[in-house]
Amino acid sequence: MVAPVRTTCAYCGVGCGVLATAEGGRKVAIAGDPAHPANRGRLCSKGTHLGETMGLEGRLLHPMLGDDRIGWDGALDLIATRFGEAIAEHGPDSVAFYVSGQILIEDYYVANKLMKGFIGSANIDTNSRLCMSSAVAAHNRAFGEDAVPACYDDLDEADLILLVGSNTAWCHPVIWQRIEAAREKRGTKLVVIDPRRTETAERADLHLAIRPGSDVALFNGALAFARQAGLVDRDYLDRNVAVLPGFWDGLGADVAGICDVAQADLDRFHELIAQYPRMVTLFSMGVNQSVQGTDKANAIINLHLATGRIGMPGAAPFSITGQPNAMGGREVGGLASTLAAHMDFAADNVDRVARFWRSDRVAAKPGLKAVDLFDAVGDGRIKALWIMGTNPAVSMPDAGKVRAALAACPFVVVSDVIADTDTARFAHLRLPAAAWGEKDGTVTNSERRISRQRGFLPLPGETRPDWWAMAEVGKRMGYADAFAWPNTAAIFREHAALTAFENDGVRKLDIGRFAAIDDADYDAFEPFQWGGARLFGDGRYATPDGRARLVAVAQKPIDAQPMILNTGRYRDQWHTMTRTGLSPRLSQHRREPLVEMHPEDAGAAGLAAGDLARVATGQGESIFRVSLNDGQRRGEIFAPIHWTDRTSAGGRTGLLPGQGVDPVSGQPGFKLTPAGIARIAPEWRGFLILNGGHGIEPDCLWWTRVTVAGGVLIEVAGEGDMAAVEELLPPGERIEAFDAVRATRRIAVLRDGKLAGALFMTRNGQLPDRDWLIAQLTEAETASAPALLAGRPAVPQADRGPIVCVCFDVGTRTILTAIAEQQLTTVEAVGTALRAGSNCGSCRPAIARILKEGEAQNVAA
Ligand SMILES: Nc1nc2c(c(=O)[nH]1)N[C@H]1C(S)=C(S)[C@@H](COP(=O)(O)OP(=O)(O)OC[C@H]3O[C@@H](n4cnc5c(=O)[nH]c(N)nc54)[C@H](O)[C@@H]3O)O[C@H]1N2
Ligand SMILES: Nc1nc2c(c(=O)[nH]1)N[C@H]1C(S)=C(S)[C@@H](COP(=O)(O)OP(=O)(O)OC[C@H]3O[C@@H](n4cnc5c(=O)[nH]c(N)nc54)[C@H](O)[C@@H]3O)O[C@H]1N2
Ligand code: SF4
Ligand SMILES: [Mo]
Repeated sequence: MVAPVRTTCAYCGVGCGVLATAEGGRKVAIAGDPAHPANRGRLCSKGTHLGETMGLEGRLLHPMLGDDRIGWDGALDLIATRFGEAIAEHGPDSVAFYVSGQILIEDYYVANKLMKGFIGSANIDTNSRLCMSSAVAAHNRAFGEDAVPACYDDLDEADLILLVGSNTAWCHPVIWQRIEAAREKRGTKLVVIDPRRTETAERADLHLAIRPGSDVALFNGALAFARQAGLVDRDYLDRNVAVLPGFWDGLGADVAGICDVAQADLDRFHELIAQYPRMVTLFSMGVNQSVQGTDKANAIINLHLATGRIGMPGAAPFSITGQPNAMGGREVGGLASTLAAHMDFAADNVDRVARFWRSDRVAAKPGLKAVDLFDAVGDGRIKALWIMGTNPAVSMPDAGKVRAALAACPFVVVSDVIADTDTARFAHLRLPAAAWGEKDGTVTNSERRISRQRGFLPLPGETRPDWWAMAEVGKRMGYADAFAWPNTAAIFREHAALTAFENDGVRKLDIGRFAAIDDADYDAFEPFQWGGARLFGDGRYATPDGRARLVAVAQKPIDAQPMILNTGRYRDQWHTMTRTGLSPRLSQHRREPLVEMHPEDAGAAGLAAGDLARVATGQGESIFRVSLNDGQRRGEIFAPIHWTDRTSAGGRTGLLPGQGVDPVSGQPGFKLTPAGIARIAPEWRGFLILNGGHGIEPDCLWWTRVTVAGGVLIEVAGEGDMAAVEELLPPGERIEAFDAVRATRRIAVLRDGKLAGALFMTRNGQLPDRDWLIAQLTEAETASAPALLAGRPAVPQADRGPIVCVCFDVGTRTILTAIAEQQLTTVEAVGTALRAGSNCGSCRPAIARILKEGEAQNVAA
């Protein structure tokens, strides 16, 4: 038995410790690391099923120039040449890097050093611009440094937790489980501020379904209330905070009206704030991804500073990070707006970094932020672009415009682990990156805790870690000495040394103690929280006068729109699905992208559940299946970000949001786009189930694809001839049925007596449930021909309903039946009866909701 390797989860910013055991080939057993302070052994559904995503299918294994293989030497020389030529001819600002919070600290450090230190431009930005940059800007404005004051222990110690624009139960599930545990233990009150009634909101003591974009009004109102109620901590302000004259004027007018919430709910909110000084405000994308995101974050921080609720156990504003190394990227300085190691472009910083890097070319001014950067690619100012660990052709706002820019760029390099992504299709040169489990380095989580990612599998094909490729290019551009690290430990030491260099306590970020560790110490590195558990406990901030700032922010008017589009995440998918999309279990939770809307809005628009609808914005249009949800506010629809052109046609959300950005941070306002929605009635619709079939892209009006056990499920709809879809069925023994009245066609293909494919298409009839047919792909005993063509078993089985618990395959109907028959009243009881929710726990909020539903049904009955 091989010993497990201690590493950190590939996904979110919670930064859970994972025990990975290589079991031969690419087989890996995954467990939570009980010794890791971020999760103490817990993992959510995504972490739990990491093992299902370790296969090599779809991997990029060799450097590719167009469609042809090229050796690493040739590839690296080519980058050095093409970048070098652009720089020589058009200056350093004619090239750019666009990187990611999913590369490691060491990768990020090398990218930043190469671009800012030696190419001499700050044109390196990252997908963190789309994610964290408003929080970064707000921290800088309030604290003088981008530093998160809080830690996860604060969630255990708070009496009141405010979740603002965060679907924590789905996006930071292990933090959520911790919050739930604390509530159970000490009755912590929970307020959720989100226009949608998410599973997170359903569990709250108070849910404020505010008008989208109105958070500044809400928090200014809370501050006005705090002042009036005598909650402002005068001593704290006098000693530690600079307040400009006029700051208090005009706060808190017509909050209920602007936020569109009941006055009684607002009063309750204020009461809770008054009652519980130990208050943590956790915020994420509903705050940051707004054209007023920085102001929103400062409005939150203002409330904490003014009431002195910061720097103490259980009291802090807490911006949580999305990606596994979003925080680490900020620490090395990978955003175009910072230089390095929490230093900006002030002349003395530039000079200091230049001496540290021994370079006379260090960038002296900020570079282009993501949206501006791709605009500069589009209009020809940028001639060479290197994209690493991100899929901007999907994830940038107005992604159609980004695609046009990529298509026009003379030289695009894409480093990815996957061969065929929407972005890779625009690459001249593709570089095969080592993936999670193969590479080594460090990441920093939401609470400033640095942990190791450790490799436990050999590098497949010619894959190489990202840092190595960039260091090789640095050498080839003539900077051999500056890029000569033998391993990631050496890079980490240099990064640590830079954080401490001439610091003298000016910057909170100082991990100088690791500057001299040896390789063995680095290998044995234990999770370490820089700055200690909490920052600013002494009331001293990183500003020149040591005082924090209350930043005057005013709610911007919110234009009335008939309909607006909000976008976000599903519980079990990660971004553009390049990894989670490989897992059959994870795709059970949602099998296709849905547009969620309020039933009354749907009725008014002539839409019913299950219809296909076209969502159109100023940027483009996409097609989604309609899902009715009275947790949506009227006038607002929601769609997930995960599907791409590789997994759908017309199901892409990324092309819909506009380019509007926050003026301070440059972060796009992804959550609020004026949109129209209308029913479409394609001539036919249906689905295909295929054994294998990964990567198949049908040729029809609309399709979406997910991985299932044994193959894929593809939903389709189209006009005219269905032949193009039918041709995707594999060869084999065909059994078919045709119902002329409903124009329904059913085909099952058997190979060696096993189901190899099935096609169900109709013009005006019903389609069977997908789950039973999908199960036939892996069933040992093949069902009878009539059953296969009916799409259901000969002897009817209990309908499980949509799967809730992906660990144990438990569906909604099974849970409702058990609740009714066994009089179950708690999530624990459901777990004991059905196992549902008893493994990773990600579905516990959903089970809680079903319990409520069951209760309502029992009352009704
Ligand atoms: N399952 C899963 N988990 C993930 C990820 C993933 O892809 N999948 N990605 C990771 C990453 S990188 C990130 S950044 C995080 C994101 O984590 P979250 O921020 O929790 O997720 P989102 O779904 O983007 O948006 C959160 C909520 O903001 C709400 N919102 C929209 N507009 C407003 C507004 O004006 N005010 C307020 N108060 N709320 C609003 C939305 O309705 C939504 O429910 O998740 C991380 N974790
Ligand atoms: N409409 C809308 N758009 C959004 C958002 C939203 O809420 N709404 N959220 C935004 C946010 S917060 C984020 S963080 C972004 C995320 O958007 P992206 O960063 O574009 O999404 P990912 O799918 O995570 O892309 C990561 C890519 O890196 C590759 N990869 C994985 N590991 C490695 C590695 O080690 N090295 C290299 N070189 N490549 C690797 C993966 O295969 C994948 O192609 O989306 C943003 N876009
Ligand atoms: S909460 Fe889930 S996705 Fe996030 S780090 Fe932990 S296991 Fe990974
Ligand atoms: Mo993110």
